[in-house]
Amino acid sequence: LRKICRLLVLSILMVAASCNLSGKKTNKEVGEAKNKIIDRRPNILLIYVDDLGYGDVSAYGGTELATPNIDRIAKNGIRFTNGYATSATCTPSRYAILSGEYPWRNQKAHILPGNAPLLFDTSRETFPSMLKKANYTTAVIGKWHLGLGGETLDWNSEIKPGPNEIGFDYSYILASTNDRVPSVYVENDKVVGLSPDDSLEVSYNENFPGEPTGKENPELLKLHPSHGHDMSIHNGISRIGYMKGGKSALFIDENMSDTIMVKTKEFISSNKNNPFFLFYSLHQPHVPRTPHPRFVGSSGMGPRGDAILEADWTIGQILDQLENLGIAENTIVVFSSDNGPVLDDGYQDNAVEKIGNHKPGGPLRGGKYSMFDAGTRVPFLVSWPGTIKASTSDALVCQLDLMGSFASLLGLENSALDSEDTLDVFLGKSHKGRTQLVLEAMGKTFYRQGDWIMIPPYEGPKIINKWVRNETGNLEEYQLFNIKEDIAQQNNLADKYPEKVKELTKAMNEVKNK
Ligand code: NG6
Ligand code: CA
Repeated sequence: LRKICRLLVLSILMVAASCNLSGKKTNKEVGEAKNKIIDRRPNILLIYVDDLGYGDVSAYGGTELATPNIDRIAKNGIRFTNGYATSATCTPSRYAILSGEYPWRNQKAHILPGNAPLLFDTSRETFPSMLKKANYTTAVIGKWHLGLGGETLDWNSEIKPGPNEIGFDYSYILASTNDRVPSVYVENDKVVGLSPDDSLEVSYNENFPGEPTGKENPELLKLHPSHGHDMSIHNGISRIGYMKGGKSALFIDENMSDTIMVKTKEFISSNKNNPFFLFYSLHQPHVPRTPHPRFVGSSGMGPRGDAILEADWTIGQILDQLENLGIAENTIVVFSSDNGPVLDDGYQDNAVEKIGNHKPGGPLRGGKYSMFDAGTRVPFLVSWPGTIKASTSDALVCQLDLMGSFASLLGLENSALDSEDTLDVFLGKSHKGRTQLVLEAMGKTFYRQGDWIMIPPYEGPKIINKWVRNETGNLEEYQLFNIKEDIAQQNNLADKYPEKVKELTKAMNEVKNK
């Protein structure tokens, strides 16, 4: 009997140990459960800045501006030194991320006016609509610049199709850029704060009778254009395009960063218990650079530097929020910029005069609009605290591949034409990135393969214009650079390696004709 009793007690203890009769989960079980959730559906936060250069971030070697919060992402994750936007301007780069398609395949994917129709074919899968298949709640908050509505658009009624028709559950956006009318936010399909008594009208052809413009009424301006940007005036700043009415809906530029941050925080709080994809799209340091007064003078570099520090601060607020909500370890943060840097992009804001020793493109040649490397090679960070080990990677990665890589993470089918699966590289498990990229600047394509960059012959000016002094990359003959040995693209090797030029031209055309 004693033997039977002992056996009984022993087996009860064993069962208790395996079932954990206390009701509490063991640490191991908690860890396993957590890993399961993390493995399957982490939140995805894409922090996307506008016109921030490779050298504008201290984690990328910038010494004149400190960006401690962006650096926090770098310290926790992977700092890619060969990370690319697909394009040297905004609209095409954003199109590539959301469609998974090279933007030069779409004839309309160029810098859009504020009244352009939606750039996407709503019947096709996009990055956000794909994530919805895995039950993600999706949002875009901030700059859009991908068109809205159909061929005609009445800003006073439903604005459709827009982000909500291509897979975003929630959107709170600037229709295009803050230098293009209309100066309003659009929440889902409605202009925010619009009064029915004061309709909003927009034109990119002609002014509305009696409305002041920057060209005719410079006395009304607090920020003067250097080139372009001399049409409708709002908040003492003249813009591209004409608008009339809608006064109650017009935004205050200086509050924009905070407005976007508050909406971002609200979205994160209300979705803390379910997987979300959030495209947090900051407008800094795009023109007009209008940091909130509390950041004015903070950089000593004028509004461009101040706007970068403002962006860095708001990013810190969002990272803090993730930590405070206890979801940082279940959130993949991707940080990048839509194109390279520019100083005078149309307003007299002292960006050139106050640049001092700062190098917005770091060691790279060119900048925004340029086929040289600083146009498209941008800061690119990926963090996933607790899962990704902090490191630096020189693998070739591109924003285009986020869709394909997240499809792979979530076990979804990747229907995108050009988006590759480089998940292992984004997670730091591999250093084998893309082998090649067909990049684009102002409608001109060029090619990177391995350490080679090949720019085909193009006619046109050598610099953008006398204000934007960035080099275009145009030359009537082939250019070939070994970017690893010659990061500043000073030695054109095309004459020395004609066979290489041929080989790369052929390979580039194969991608283009796919
Ligand atoms: C240019 C604008 C520039 C900027 C750019 C788009 C002029 C003279 N220049 O045409 O200020 O708005 O378009 O920038 O109008 S992007 O980052 O959104 O692509
Ligand atoms: Ca941009």
